[in-house]
Amino acid sequence: MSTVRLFYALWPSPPLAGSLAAWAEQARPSCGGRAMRTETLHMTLAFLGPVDAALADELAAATPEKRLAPGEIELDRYGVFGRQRILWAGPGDTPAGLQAAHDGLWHWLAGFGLGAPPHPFRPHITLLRNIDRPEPPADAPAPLLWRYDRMVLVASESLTGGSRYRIVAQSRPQP
Ligand code: 2AM
Repeated sequence: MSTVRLFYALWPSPPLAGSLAAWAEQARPSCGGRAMRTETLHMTLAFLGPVDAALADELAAATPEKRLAPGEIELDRYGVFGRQRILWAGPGDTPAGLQAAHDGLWHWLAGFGLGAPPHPFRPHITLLRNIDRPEPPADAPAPLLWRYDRMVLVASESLTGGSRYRIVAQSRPQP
């Protein structure tokens, strides 16, 4: 049985992604590492990992029926995941609406036999990988406000030198 590596994410508009790429460039002199391509920047809501192709089709068909309450995220800090050597951008505090979106998504996914991970939700956008220093830059740039109203289902293919992401479905904004 073939599998597809899937995740649900919030995808920034091109201008917001451009601002986040500028955050990455600002951090690179002190952090080192490799910047993510601007068009791949995203915030994962639920990482599903490899799922059977039949289930992947089922999720792609069902996702447009999944409603997401619109919300806002203030991106106001850099952080690092030291073990993974990642520099990320994210909210200092997880907004209640975003946590509810994450929890509601996993509740819905349980209906497809998928279980939420045991670790808490840490909303972040990976900016740099393989950083040299496990500390974020001292100063974060001016905060960015992210207004979202939909999420996307993404298939990730491993290629030499990185991953290729393909958006296979998106939720419908709440009326
Ligand atoms: P990362 O950027 O912190 O590595 C595609 O790989 C997306 O899924 C990325 O946003 C990645 O997060 C996330 N991801 C990969 N493996 C994961 C895991 N085991 N748990 C949660 N998210 C994961």
